[in-house]
Amino acid sequence: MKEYNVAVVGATGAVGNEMVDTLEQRKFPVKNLKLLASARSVGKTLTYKGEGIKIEELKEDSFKGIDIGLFSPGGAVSLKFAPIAAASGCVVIDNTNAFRMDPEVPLVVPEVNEHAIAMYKNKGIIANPNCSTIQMVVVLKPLHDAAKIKRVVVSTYQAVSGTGKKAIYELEQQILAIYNNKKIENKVYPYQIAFNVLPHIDAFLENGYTKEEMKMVNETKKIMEDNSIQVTATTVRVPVFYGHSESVNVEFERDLSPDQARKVLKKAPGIKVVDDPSKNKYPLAILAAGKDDTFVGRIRRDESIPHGLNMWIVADNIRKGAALNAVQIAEVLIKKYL
Ligand code: NAP
Ligand code: 3JN
Repeated sequence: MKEYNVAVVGATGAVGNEMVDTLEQRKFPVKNLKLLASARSVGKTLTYKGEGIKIEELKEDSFKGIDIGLFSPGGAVSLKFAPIAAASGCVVIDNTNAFRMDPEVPLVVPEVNEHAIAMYKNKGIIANPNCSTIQMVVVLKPLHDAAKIKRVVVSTYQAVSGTGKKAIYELEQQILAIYNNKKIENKVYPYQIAFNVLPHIDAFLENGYTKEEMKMVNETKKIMEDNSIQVTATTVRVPVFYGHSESVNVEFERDLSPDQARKVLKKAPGIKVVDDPSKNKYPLAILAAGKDDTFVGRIRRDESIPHGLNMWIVADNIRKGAALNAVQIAEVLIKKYL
């Protein structure tokens, strides 16, 4: 079996770390694994297949001989280094916002638009969508194929791990401070996140939405390849460590009953239907954490409109929302193109 030289860029981060674990768990055919981060991390090591691999500083010449680069070092760093990597023959799968809306760059969720990966040849870059978008479109696509979606109203309940390792630490420290009657410090978020809910993810824009909300609107249309789908989003940070939850209201062109929707979703890839209210069974962040599937439940009619359904969608934001989706893209890439 052919093996590939792989670089993980941003390897010391919440997403990069999960990428290394995912490559190992899925037995990706890695010849050599290079782990790149900032100068701050030189000297640290990460474990892959039981062996310590030293972190190297990301530099312009880091990509010689590298076939695939899994990037999550933040948008500004990707904007600079992804084209440098691509120019040296490395196919970049980028987890940041830097290239997602570039019309020449495919934005891919394999369960939804695997065929778009072929467009990697344009710039040598494939974009991984935002975590909140990924778990939503995995569920929307089969429903769209069944009854054509007109409009989506989504409210998210996003875990702190979406903000990276500093935010995981901040929630832990605030919980400890509260129990020990100590002063609470807010460094990552503008307000205390422990025992609180913040209707604010990423920067505010002139239209009153946040960037995170507009990512969900724009990325959904691009991945679903349908600009007619109307989407409106409210994105909210909650004091959960892993697993984003979403309340999703969908309006269809044609009727689709809750039973029909469950049937469609049970057959669709990457989805687990957990929907038995009589037994208190519904998707939960604590059950989705560490899992690969996207979980959907609470499927019921929206009784306020002719063809509408409400549902609750949960996935591990660092796994399916980032690292796993990127590795799945790499798996298709090597199977079909490299
Ligand atoms: P994180 O835990 O803060 O980690 C950031 C990573 O980037 C670290 O490895 C860091 O290295 C590295 N880095 C920062 N500046 C760098 C530089 N100048 N050169 C090289 N490496 C640099 O953040 P995270 O949660 O892993 O997220 C990282 C990025 O991934 C985010 O900014 C976002 O763009 C993307 N992301 C995407 C999704 C998604 O929805 N698909 C979800 C979460 C994050 P050091 O440890 O050396 O500082
Ligand atoms: O907040 C979350 O739950 C997801 C965060 C994603 C994120 C964080 C910082 C920068 C992104 C992203 O993936 O859109 C970015 C970015 O690349 O803009």
